[in-house]
Amino acid sequence: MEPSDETSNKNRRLLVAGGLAAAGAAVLAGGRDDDEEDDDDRAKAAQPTGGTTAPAAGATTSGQSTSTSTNKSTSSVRDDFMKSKVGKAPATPPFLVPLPIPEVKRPESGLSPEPDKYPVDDEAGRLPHQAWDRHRPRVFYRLRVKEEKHSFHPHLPEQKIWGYDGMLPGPTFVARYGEPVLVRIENDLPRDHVGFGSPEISTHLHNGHTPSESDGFPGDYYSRDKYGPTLTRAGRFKDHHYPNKLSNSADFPDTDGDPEGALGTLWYHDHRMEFTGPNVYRGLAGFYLVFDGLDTGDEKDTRPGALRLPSGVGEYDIPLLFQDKSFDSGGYLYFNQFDPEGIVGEKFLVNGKIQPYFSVARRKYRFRALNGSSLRFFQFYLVHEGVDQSFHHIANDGNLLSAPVLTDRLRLTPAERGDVVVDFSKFPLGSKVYVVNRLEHLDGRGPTGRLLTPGTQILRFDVDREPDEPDLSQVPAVLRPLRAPVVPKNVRVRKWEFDRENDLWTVNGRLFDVTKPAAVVRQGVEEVWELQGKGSWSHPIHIHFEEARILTRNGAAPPPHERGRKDVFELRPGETVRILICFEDYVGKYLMHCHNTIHEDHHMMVRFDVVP
Ligand SMILES: [Cu+2]
Repeated sequence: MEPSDETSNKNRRLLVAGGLAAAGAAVLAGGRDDDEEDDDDRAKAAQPTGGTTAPAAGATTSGQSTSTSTNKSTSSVRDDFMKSKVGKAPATPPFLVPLPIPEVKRPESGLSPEPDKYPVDDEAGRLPHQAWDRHRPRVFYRLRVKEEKHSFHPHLPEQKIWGYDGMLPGPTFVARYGEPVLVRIENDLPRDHVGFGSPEISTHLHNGHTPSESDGFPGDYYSRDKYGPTLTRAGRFKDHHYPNKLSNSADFPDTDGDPEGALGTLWYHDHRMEFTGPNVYRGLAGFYLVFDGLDTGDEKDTRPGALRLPSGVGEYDIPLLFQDKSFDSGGYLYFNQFDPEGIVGEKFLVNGKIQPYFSVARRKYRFRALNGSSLRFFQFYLVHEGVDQSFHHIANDGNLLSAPVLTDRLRLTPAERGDVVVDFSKFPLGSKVYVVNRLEHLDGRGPTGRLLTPGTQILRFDVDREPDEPDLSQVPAVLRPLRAPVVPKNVRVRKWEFDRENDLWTVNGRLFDVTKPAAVVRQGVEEVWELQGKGSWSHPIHIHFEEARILTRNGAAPPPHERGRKDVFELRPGETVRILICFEDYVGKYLMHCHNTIHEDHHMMVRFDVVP
């Protein structure tokens, strides 16, 4: 962009933002109570707090300068901005609170009204459950999406967040292959909501092999009185059917699907069109873990083939939701919905708490790290007494790698997951071991590529006890064997260019059209998709429904941790990633999009339809 275009481009960006403002929420600050005072302490540069290094100090400030240079057409945006108490957030000394472990979701004995293939009373108008007859649900859950009070840190005020069952993170679902599940997702968000975010929801099970009508398509959003363009009526709830079955039953009749595609670490989050960023930022994210005959979830399992990875969800198998967030001078959550470039949060949270600590025994733990940030990329290190420690990287995104990778770093783009096994038996009792982020990330453009020294300590492990019993868990040399990807002859190649044109986020030069597919893909037919990053921005590209194998990254073989099946593909400026992908078992509308939630809310998404 030429410098002389800067002002007019900003105005155009704000017109786009103004459109979003008209569509819904308008206020910037978060869950403050209505009766609380709103002083005028604002517009000071945000300063980093806690940790050991200054992270991303300029990010919030750049969001402010954009908003304050608004023209008349966006004056309501500016006025609301001026009301918010942006400025220096209160200091939040690290490691004051323990790491919360999200509770495991408990099933219901029955639901009323009884779920059915077709929408029932009070349910949003969806298509019939296409896998109902083959995979009738056997386990039933009721998930309430609602506003509740939450404490991010003892030095910040308790404040309202949006959470699944009112919690951040939401409860952890523990699922098994062969046990189809139905989750009734009730929308109890306040209908008179003011502030960022939108109280209609569409819940996506990220990486799930999910029938289209349960996938949480962005246009499938609902509340009691509103519904999105791809539903037929509003509803108090919507039933989501998760078959928990392997894909590609056609080619693998004996196992009813390809065992290679078994998933482990999934997460669920809101996907409401144009408001995914703020809705997830307000708290709508949780884990969904799946176990199978290899990854059985039992480290003492004596059955042949059982991997015996560290087990016990919440005990030695720990989900870790990493997020960055900003807070205003009053200590309330801050989000600028109207800056299409997004802001980088200056505080770091794990499972909803700013820089917590976690007491561990001297034994092995499995950690399921998820980057749940809007746009920040992380590169984590494990540090003990100033020395980087090695650990095993066992899964990338939802899939176990074919073999563990011994490494000293874990890089995660937004929405990417990494399962690692850390052996604390090598540290003496009383040790403090830190998860440190070193990747510099200053704005929405993407990480700078610089690694900061020493970095920011985000989570502290306190090695404070011997294990109660001998540690029988292991990291086997072979995890889930994977065939080498083979590209069929005469394969169809689709090219997807992710670009920024006239300050709009585009895919193949177009904005998202929720009602019409940009591509029609044949079920069960392998294709090569070529993802190309144009311009100077990084994009983590996510494909719904099926993961893919990376064939090449910029013409070369991908690094070891990217050689498994993946559903998020880091696309740096100018990069080309070729993937082999195939959509099996279900049909209907699906989505590919940038998982920088600011980019996706500004329409960097593609609808594709899978047809028989
Ligand atoms: Cu992007």
